Amino acid sequence: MAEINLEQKFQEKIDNELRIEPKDWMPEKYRQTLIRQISQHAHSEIIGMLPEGNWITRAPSLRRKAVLLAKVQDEAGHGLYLYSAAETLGISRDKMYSQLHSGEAKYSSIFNYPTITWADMGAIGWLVDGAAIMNQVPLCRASYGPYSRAMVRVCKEESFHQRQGYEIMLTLSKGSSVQKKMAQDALNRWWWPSIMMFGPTDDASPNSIQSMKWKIKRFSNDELRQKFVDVTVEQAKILGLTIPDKDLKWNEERGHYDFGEINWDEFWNVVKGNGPCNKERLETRKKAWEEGEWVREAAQAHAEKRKAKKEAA
Ligand code: FAQ
Repeated sequence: MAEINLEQKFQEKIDNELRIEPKDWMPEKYRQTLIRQISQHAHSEIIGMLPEGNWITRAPSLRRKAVLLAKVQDEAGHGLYLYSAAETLGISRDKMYSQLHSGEAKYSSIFNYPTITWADMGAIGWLVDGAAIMNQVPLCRASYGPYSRAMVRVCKEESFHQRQGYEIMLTLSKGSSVQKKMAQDALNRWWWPSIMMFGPTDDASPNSIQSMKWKIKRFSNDELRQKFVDVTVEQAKILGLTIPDKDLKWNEERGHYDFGEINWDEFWNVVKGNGPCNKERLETRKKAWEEGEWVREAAQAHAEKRKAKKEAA
């Protein structure tokens, strides 16, 4: 079948809300776009373990420690589902790891900020997981089958993550004046980076139009950012905390909150590798990879031995 015909049939399938599966014909650009987005997403989950991992040994109670530990382990799981989904498109896991370790691959800007107080665990759960859910629920309907199915499980776990973060913020904001101050300080530092997570504005997002046509993305970056601002402002009111944006106000005509100008220079600076923790995050990840080499070798040797035993039987 001529390429043009195949492409037409492929787009018809997408328009009819059918899923594209690994063995189906797909345009090379669709494959590459998915590899890019899914691998960046997987890397974000893996690097995203580091800012919170930093607090596991210092959680203020056994309950908080157990919950945080479970959350960080969930993030490892999300990374693994996503690497598996990307592998179905023909890229190897080793290649994705090497792209991450060399600094060639992107991961979410948000994980390049430091976690300096316990309240940051609350702010990450509430804001970062909250933003992640807003972006990821529509991905459960992404046109590529393995990605959309992985996202269903990821989203279930993310909603627990968001609630645990909000509960930390609620406890702190109803606590002593020092605790409330700590919660406000965390909100001040995480607010702007969280709304940057949705990516550049629609007019500066080179991938959005095509990704929306292919139904990888269902909403634009700005649409999702606005939805997030609208729900989060109400949640901040319940906490009695102030969002650090003097331009934030309800716009009756639009039926949405207006908000202030995002510092896009800061965003691109972080994306390019120059954020507060980019170097530290990559170094930590590379060290973990190197120190885990003996585990990978042992697992491989064990698998080979079992295979040989089975073949001999
Ligand atoms: N950081 O044309 P667009 C989580 C890049 S998981 C860094 O709009 P696109 C869970 C973008 O890659 C968080 N780079 O791109 C958790 C592109 O560069 P490229 C991650 C960014 O793909 C919680 C360029 O800018 N979530 O948080 C960012 O259509 C707590 C132009 O942008 C996902 O990955 C950014 N924030 O839309 C874990 C969700 N934004 O590749 C631990 C899946 C944009 O052309 C603790 N991904 N860029 O060189 C997506 O939905 C999309 O990829 C977007 C970007 C919306 C992120």
